[in-house]
Amino acid sequence: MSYTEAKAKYAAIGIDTDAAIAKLKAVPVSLHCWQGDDVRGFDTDPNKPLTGGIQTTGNYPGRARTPEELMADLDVVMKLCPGTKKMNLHASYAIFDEDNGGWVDRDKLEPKHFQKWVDFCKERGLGCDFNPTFFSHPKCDPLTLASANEETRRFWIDHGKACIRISQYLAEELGQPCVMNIWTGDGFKDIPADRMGPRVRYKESIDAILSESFDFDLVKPCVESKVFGIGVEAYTVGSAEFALSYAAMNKDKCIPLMDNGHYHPTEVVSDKIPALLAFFPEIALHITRPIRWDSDHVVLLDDETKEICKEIVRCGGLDGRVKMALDYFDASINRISAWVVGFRNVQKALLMALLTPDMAALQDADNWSELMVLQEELKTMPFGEIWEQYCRECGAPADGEWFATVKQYEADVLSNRN
Ligand code: RNT
Ligand code: ZN
Repeated sequence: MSYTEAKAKYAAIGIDTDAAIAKLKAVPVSLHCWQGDDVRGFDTDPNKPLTGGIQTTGNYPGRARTPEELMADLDVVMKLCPGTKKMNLHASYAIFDEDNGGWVDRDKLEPKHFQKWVDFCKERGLGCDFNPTFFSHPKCDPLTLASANEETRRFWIDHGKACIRISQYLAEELGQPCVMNIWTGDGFKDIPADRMGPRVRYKESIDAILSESFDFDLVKPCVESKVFGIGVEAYTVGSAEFALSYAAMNKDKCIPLMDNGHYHPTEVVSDKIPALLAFFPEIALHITRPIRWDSDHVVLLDDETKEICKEIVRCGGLDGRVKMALDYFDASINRISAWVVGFRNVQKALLMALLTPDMAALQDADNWSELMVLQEELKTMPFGEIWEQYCRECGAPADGEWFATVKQYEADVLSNRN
């Protein structure tokens, strides 16, 4: 079947495929730099363990070890993915060199430590999101913003404030808003004696970070909740209720962020998207694939990814209300391939959603029989032809055409890293 034939099939159910393609092309999805090096970053010993309840598994050869390697890998990824990309950096990816005075600790980071990333983004026309890094660092005691130790807390508040200034710089330089996500792994392995104290301290610490001046049109601070992490199974300071309440009480300077790996296994973020959009002008998402827990597997084109994208589209989220970012890290397979599969799958799920007719009238008329028939029959529409056309128009390879490039890059470049 050709694109023209597929287009006619969609036209018959009231869908303009050209309009769907045009719409998707303009929507940024953030590409997380941390898939490329197993969340190690450049500011501390790369061989220390990850802390904060997150973990990568596997030791597939070829991870990026330097900014140059990571940027080269990102270029390959972006060439193999259709659609508008935005970079997503963690503070731990600061670049230190002789020109900018060398290494500083996280509380002393400055915009100049991200100038090379700004150059990278500018050359490629990308915006950039940002994340303070409250994990994998000697100053985690193991708590950070919720620590009972004043000095620890001060260090991490100063880190958060430095990150606000860096986010403002990224937004100003790149001419696109910067989503700045606050996530800490603060929590306890076993039953706490005091659940309230850490939460009150966490709240006050975020208040202190957000007291740093910034333009809320340019910098979008978020608070990301979590249910539990490895080694912190009994109690998480930044629970769902905590994070959502914080965002709700601070709507003038903060938005909620939902990571679909951070809820109990039968809860679904797809259902939470319209719930939050009924109250918040803007929300942010981390799109991942949890298996049994927050395992951060590569995003597949599975039912929940499709449902999340359906809700984003149906709720008008593509016009800026929903900030989308990928968040996963698999160290057991080729990392370029991991990045590309996940990014392409989110693009596919968004395109599918844009090719879905509005069926609300059937629901409102209580016509559940016809609604079921229509929803089921949509599953065998010729989506593949529209996807191919989208890739073609974006100058990206079609399915079946890109993995050879990854294999070649592995042979030429990745296999020389050890
Ligand atoms: C961890 C959170 C967090 C991190 C990144 C690296 O459970 O999902 O968003 O994955 O900040
Ligand atoms: Zn996340």
